[in-house]
Amino acid sequence: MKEQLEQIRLQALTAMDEAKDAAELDALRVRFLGKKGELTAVLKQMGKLSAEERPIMGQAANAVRAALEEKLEQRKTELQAAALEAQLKAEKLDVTIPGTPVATGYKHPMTKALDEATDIFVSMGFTIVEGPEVELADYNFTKLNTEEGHPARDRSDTFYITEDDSVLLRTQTSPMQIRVMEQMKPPIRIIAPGRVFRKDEVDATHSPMFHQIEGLVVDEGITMGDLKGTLEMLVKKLYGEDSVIRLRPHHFPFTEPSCEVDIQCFKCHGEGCSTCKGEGWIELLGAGMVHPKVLRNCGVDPDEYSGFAFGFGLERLAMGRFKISDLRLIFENDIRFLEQF
Ligand code: 2NL
Repeated sequence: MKEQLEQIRLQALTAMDEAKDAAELDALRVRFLGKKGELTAVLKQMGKLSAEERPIMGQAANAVRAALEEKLEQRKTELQAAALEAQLKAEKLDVTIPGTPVATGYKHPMTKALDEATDIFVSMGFTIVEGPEVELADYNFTKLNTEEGHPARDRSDTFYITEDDSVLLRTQTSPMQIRVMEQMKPPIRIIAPGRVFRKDEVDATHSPMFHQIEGLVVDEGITMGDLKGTLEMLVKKLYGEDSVIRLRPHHFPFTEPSCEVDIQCFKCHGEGCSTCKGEGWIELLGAGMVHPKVLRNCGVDPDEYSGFAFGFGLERLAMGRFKISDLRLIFENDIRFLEQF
């Protein structure tokens, strides 16, 4: 029996030393120490022994059990450490390898032009307002002193939505300013950027959809001087401090007096070149003092208040700022074009 125990001890210790993983080790625990294990089988034979032999054998068997349990524990720790080591090796990560660059997008030139312009107006205390693109003819035309029958309302120029021509796609963002005047008391200082629509054929300078920024200031004692100062500030911030503008008399139904505003050619400084087509000046925008009839149409008393307004095309601004030669490039969204901004 003593030899049997010794054999179990040797066999078990060797096998445990050779076990390659936790599962193999556990199988050995069952094989040698389990209820139906080899050591248990030997212990079951103890009954056959004499009273003197029994405690000696018992002691020997317990010593074997203790040795096997100790070995089991030791190998378990070793195998766990080895498994962790192997895992760490397999999952090794070199944090010094350069990463895959993330491709960043670009702001569309129209977004850039809009951001630039709105930043300048916000710095002068203007609030940005936005409103519907589908408008009432009343807001787009009538309240702006453009009565029914006026040539600007012609069906060949405007996208009408309803058969009776009372609802349309706005041709300018002024209707938003009418809405503000109806709802707010002066002082009013707003800009209204957004999409506008006109029945134009597409070419290098025309599109049936384009963007406009209109501005409106209404308060006591507003004059043409405020208009000129505001636009001068805009132009100097957009095109540089040495920019020069001029006001030319013009006509709009909604302003009186009205003017067109030109910037002295930033390329030839008035000499005449290809950029300004020999003129020395480049047309920038239309403006004027808000017509008293328009103020009255919106519930503003023209004897108490006066105001100026202006409007310009954002595409034209972007084309000038970023040297874009053809309007269609702005809408085609060819990635090779957009990548340049
Ligand atoms: C242009 C330039 C302009 C306005 C827009 C305006 C708005 C209100 C009252 C008076 Cl609510 N005027 N806007 C004024 C002058 C010019 O746009 O070339 N338009 C055809």
